[in-house]
Amino acid sequence: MNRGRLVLFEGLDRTGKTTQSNILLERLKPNATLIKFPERSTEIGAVIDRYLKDKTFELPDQAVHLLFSANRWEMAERIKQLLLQGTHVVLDRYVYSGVAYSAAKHTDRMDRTWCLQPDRGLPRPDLTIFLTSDDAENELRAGFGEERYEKSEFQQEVKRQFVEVFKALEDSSHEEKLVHVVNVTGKSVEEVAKVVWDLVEPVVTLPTDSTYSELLY
Ligand code: NYM
Ligand code: MG
Repeated sequence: MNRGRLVLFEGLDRTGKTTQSNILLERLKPNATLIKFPERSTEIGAVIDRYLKDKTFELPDQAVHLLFSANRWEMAERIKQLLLQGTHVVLDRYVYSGVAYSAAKHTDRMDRTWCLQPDRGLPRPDLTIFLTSDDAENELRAGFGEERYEKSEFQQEVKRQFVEVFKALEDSSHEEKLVHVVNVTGKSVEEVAKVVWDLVEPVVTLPTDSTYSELLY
């Protein structure tokens, strides 16, 4: 049997990842599942949820970073099983959000290299789509500012970190051409969905190895 593909949406807050993940899920159904990170329904996810919503709940930046990674490891077996049984998995955020949001804090010694390590060995996406918008457009969207990290200055730094991490991946031989940048500014939901489908269709149609790869940085 053909294994499922792992398709990842990354981006800043309120850039339309969740909307696009759901549209893609519908197109790929019944052969697809959506997993959103952080997965707030697990034990670790509950702590993360509290950290994001309660700005008085403090934890060391390193601990928070490791919780987000642990939350991915909580779901890793399920993702592998789904892929091996032929189900496509659409991810709404994953390891690159982990790196970009944590590295944007500029905590002593917690650089991008440090941040990538705990995710080493997780299933590797077959395709990563980075949804981006022109400066600060995402901040005008409904709900922006409700959770921790949803601050203008911090979002710009997260964006810079995303760009840096994707540049580093492209420079490394084994991760080439896996990240596609889609600028959503001036595009309708349907127009973005079309650009997304043009990227996803070949990935889900072409034959692939029988097993998934792992993330190696
Ligand atoms: N976030 C998400 C991180 O800081 N690290 C991670 O590893 C992941 C997966 O969680 N502001 C942050 C980014 C978001 C916040 O995500 C909640 P969402 O997609 O808004 O529910
Ligand atoms: Mg958010």
